[in-house]
Amino acid sequence: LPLDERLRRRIVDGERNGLEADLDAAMAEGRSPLSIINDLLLDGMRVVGELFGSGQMQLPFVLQSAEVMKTAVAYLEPHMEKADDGGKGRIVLATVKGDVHDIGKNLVDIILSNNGYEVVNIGIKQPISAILDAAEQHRADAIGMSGLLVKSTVVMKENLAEMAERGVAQRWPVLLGGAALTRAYVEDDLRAAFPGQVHYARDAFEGLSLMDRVMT
Ligand code: B1M
Repeated sequence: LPLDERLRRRIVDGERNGLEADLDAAMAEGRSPLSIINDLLLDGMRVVGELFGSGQMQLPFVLQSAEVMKTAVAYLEPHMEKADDGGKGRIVLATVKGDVHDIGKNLVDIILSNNGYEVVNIGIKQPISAILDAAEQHRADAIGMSGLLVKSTVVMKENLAEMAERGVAQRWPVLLGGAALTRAYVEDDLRAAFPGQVHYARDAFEGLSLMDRVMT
């Protein structure tokens, strides 16, 4: 297979052997680490999602694909250009309660960290109390919540309600992202019920431009 196709297949097949050599070869051909992630690896992940969703792939294989994805991203990260050194602001990032998906969240972490933000990434399955504690403790400028399950969109709504109830809705702008969310849900439904700022980020780059916006 040609290199690009081989890298896509590695994610779909969960094939880790020889991964680093292929990533090196792709970079040597002039592809940027971000293009490898966005144009090749995430393409493979989309296929995994489709196969899983239609019952053609079982969960342990999805897990293997996710592991290869994570290994690849970790390998590419040091090769990314770092634009800035963390002085632009600080964000607490978490995957919401009940949700283990963290590949997207960790990509957001990488993109923000490489573009001037300090990211306090507190991990997966985080209840709103832990998110708010971290935001408080680290004197964060913003909060980012990720979630991929449909039920996580409900959890996000509850989290915003909890923030409003605690009187901290205006304290931190909130960024939301994840495959089950839609722009309309965030910008129409959630925004209408939340007395603070809440934004939808379709991908990590929109997350970055939103941070640039809320920090100015
Ligand atoms: Co899960 N899973 N999974 N899974 N999984 C989905 C989400 C699913 C859509 C698959 C499907 O059915 N087609 C489905 C959800 C269905 C639903 O809710 N209606 C699903 C399911 C059902 C499940 C389980 C329930 C399966 C089970 O146990 N029976 C279980 C959930 C357990 C739980 O959370 N409690 C489960 C488990 C897993 C694995 C552990 C095997 C693995 C995750 C490994 C890991 O993350 N460490 C996994 C995977 C890999 C997937 C799919 C295939 C791929 C997700 C992914 O990493 N995509 C996924 C299919 C899909 O999403 N269509 C699926 C790549 C990633 C880069 O994209 O996270 O969307 P994403 O991030 C994007 C944007 O959304 C955005 O930026 C990123 C790109 O730039 N973004 C943000 C995300 N967060 C952001 C935050 C921001 C800004 C932007 O600011 C704060």
